[in-house]
Amino acid sequence: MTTFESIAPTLERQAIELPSWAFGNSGTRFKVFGTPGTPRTAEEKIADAARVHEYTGLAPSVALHIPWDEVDDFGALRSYAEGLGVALGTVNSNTFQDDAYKFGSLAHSDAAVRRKAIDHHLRCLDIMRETGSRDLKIWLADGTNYPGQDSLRQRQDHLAESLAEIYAGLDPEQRLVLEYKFFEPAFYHTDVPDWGTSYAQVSALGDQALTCLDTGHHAPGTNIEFIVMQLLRLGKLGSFDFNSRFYADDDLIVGAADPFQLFRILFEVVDGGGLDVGSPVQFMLDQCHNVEDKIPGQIRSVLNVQEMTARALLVDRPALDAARASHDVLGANAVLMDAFYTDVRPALADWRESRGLPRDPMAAYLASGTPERLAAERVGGKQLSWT
Ligand code: LRH
Ligand code: MN
Ligand code: MN
Repeated sequence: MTTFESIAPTLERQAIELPSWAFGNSGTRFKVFGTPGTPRTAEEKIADAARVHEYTGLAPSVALHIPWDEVDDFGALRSYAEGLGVALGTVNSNTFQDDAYKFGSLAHSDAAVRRKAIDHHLRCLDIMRETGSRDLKIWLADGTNYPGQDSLRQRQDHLAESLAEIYAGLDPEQRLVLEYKFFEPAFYHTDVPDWGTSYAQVSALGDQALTCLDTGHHAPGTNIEFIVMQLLRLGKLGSFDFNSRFYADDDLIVGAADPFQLFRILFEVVDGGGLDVGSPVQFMLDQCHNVEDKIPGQIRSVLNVQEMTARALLVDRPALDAARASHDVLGANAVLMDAFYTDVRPALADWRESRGLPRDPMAAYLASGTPERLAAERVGGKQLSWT
């Protein structure tokens, strides 16, 4: 049996980066509903992220999206964040909202558009020098809607050339992570649709380039934990964008749609050394809160990851290894299921209390008066939306 005490040091190291955009209003193409207390500035988004960390001890950094989080002085934003006890983390480039990118960005057929997109990424690297960020995360909306619209092969070559120029701009401690997504906004083909394409592209670049796995970016039924295992095995799993999906790229709360899938993913993370000291894997959320409150939504999310990590760590390894060695199929499966069905919440509450954190971060936040205060204070100005 694996004890809670034996897994606590690993849990203590766990850090989950929050996306600044989770704190803005979001919605579908049908409607974006406003929520009282929604941030009006990049600083207010960071302050909300810091609140999630204050109550959970789990979220010491915030990812930025450029230009959504454009400010005049990124050094000052960094000092502001650090004053609240959080760091600025991954910088996400954005080449999907400018008219120039209608037919793509880094993979575009026109060299002038590729130049503009490459320059945006080089600017992101400069911003990272000011914010103290390690990772540049690239997700591309590039693709086509109709067969024949453009050359699949040529676009892949253009992408490789563009990425090589961005990679050449990295400082030694900086990394590039390339996120894949199988569809949307392009519907016929996407230029980085799957882990294999991301892996092929980042492998050609070098050691500082890795793959980002967004859990919502796979076709239904995909065995995501297999991909996690393979990327860890190849040393190329750079980061996770956690969220959950029912139908498409729903960006719902991680662990909400399919808790068992999150468990299976985290079991492979543990097995592949993804939680070891010095692991290259950065854990992030990439979510939107369309109808639920945002700070509670993020608190729920990081707790879901923590609870499922604890269960994955509780898997009885010697028992599993023995069952596997003797081809005890049901026995091996039972070892995994025992850990999955373990209610870790009481042990986590005790452990949190012992570290000076609230036993129940959600209840503590809701009872703190902060939601009401933010709703009263944040009037005037324009509430931010996630884009
Ligand atoms: C694309 C994506 C990518 C973007 C984010 C807002 O669907 O997952 O990570 O940066 O959404
Ligand atoms: Mn993502
Ligand atoms: Mn997405």
